[in-house]
Amino acid sequence: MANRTAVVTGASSGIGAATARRLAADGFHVVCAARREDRIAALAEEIKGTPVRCDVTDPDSVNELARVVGDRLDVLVNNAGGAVGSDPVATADPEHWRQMYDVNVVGVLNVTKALLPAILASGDGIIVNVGSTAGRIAYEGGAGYTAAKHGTQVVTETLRLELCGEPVRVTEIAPGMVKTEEFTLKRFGGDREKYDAVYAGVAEPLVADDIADAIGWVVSLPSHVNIDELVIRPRAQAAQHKVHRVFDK
Ligand code: 8X3
Repeated sequence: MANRTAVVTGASSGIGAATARRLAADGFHVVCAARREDRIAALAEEIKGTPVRCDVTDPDSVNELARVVGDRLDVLVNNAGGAVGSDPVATADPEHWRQMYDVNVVGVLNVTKALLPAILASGDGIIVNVGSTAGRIAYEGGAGYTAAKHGTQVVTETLRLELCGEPVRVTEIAPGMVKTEEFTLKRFGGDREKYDAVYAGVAEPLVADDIADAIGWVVSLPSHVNIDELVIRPRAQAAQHKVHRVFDK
């Protein structure tokens, strides 16, 4: 696998950082893309990758990422995304919704457009979009995020149709409950109590490494094997509203 290159967006924390580490362990040179330069510089040093400051919502920033990547790329993991706010539709902030659409949908568009020529030039590429179980169901207080993640799901499906016949696989990884501090704290505006309530009594939520392992597996499969979508939940979460919680008496 020497000389094979991967780009991971949102690589500064959580699933993105874990995926960068996993792909590096699997032999890829990993381009770590995110907005926070100090974080990706440290990560890239650790895994002998390349840090690139990148805001996926900014086409100029994404063009700079494409310039650094050059004319050949094997793996693109569109991981940058996130939730902002948890208000019901009746009181939701449209600006939060715009931000979520921008990063979870338009961000995937920007990065995919910019890097697709390099992916195709590899002759055997794969694009992995990190979606969510929120892209499959609805839940109270989640409409802005679920709408955006349904968008991620549909864009992925569309891309697979449009690229059929080209030497590139297209996959969506759809995680359920993953314990990633930044994601959940950001969603709740830093409210630690709300954060704690999400995971309360759940002995083993998924962690970022679980999702990174799945991405590593999907990437490692033979070229003719395309995992269209992979929904991954912790055993304790049978469905969005069906979570097994155990509390001390
Ligand atoms: C995050 C999963 O369950 O919070 O993408 O919607 S959930």
